[in-house]
Amino acid sequence: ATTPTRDDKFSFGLWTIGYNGSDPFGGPTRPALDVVEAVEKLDELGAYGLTFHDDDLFAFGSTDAERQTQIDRLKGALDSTGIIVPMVTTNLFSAPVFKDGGFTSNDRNVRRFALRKVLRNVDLAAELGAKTFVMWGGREGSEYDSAKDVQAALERYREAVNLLAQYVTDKGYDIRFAIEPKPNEPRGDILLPTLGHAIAFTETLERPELFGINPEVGHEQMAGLNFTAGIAQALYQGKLFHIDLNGQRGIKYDQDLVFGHGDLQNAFSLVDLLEHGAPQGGQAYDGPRHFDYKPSRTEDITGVWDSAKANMRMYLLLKERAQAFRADPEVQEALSAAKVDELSTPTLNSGESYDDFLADRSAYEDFDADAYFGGKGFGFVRLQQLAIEHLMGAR
Ligand code: GLT
Ligand code: MN
Ligand code: MN
Ligand code: MN
Repeated sequence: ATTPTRDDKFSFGLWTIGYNGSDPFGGPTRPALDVVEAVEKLDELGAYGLTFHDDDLFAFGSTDAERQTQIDRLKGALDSTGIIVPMVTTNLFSAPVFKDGGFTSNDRNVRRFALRKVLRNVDLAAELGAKTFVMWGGREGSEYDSAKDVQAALERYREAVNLLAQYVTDKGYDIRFAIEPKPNEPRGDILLPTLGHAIAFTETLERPELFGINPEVGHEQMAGLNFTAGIAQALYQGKLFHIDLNGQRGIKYDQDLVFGHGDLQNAFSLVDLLEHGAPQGGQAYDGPRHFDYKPSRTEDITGVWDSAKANMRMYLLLKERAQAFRADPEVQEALSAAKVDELSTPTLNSGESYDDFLADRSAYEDFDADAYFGGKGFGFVRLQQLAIEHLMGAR
């Protein structure tokens, strides 16, 4: 059960396994990875999908012929392996022209160029059968408060994505958009910094049903937030269109470690949530388990594939541990003792009006809060210890 299969829906960004190890302090430590080799190797390892930015597949500024050659090479590899492209995204951050953003650059000509770049890539996404189009705005934001009118920037972002929604609707494309939040990169503040900001923004759009989010483990954790709790809210609001799994250790720059190599407890509760939904019948997630990690600069190509395997293995191990946790009678008993299931009972009786409620003396006038409390605890620590013991394989 820890051998990945297509049914696990594991996918990888071409920029992840293709990351050459360069960072702000030093150049590449690995050669470029060819897309055909990437697809074939992912197939061999048991993944089902490859995702990419336009610029990962064909360099920025490629001629139409160069672009088409790469698309054809990708299609050939997809055909021969059965690997699919569940998601496509556009690079609006690497080229120097995007230094102040794409959709929200202060420079109008840059905004028009960015939007055309995305439209062209939406056509490619539809051609390849991708169902999700991710938008990570790494350069949408600024390093200085005086340099950006944030309300105007949000209005321009809105203008851009409303046009995209109109476009896919008119073309009949079966594509939805997923905004990927991130608080900062590495110095500038990014617009729509957390999943909560992004969800709120989607509700302001002309076609909100076409917009959800693509949260990344490390991006919420960079802001000190609980990723699992955020994912639960995204599911609750029907906005979890896609997910970026990786690892992060605390509030610092974006680490993009292997999934589970950061906050392991939060990874455990996340897999439990993704696999089981809310135990009381909340929404579950059925989409790709997409890894957005960076193989360490210290690795050669063998280490790259070892780390790709590690992501999938960590997910499957955590899934096994979560299943064991749910199946343990002592856990079930501890959950009930802690009244975790009672939270699913509505607070009001069915059909109860506020007049009825105000007339219920047992709820207030006759409710002796001190006697009711009576010094009783909830037993959450015992429950948490059971969770950790399952996570450690101690039970
Ligand atoms: C970049 C970013 C990731 C995004 C990718 C999609 S690009 O690596 O740090 O989190 O998911 O644009
Ligand atoms: Mn990241
Ligand atoms: Mn990143
Ligand atoms: Mn990501």
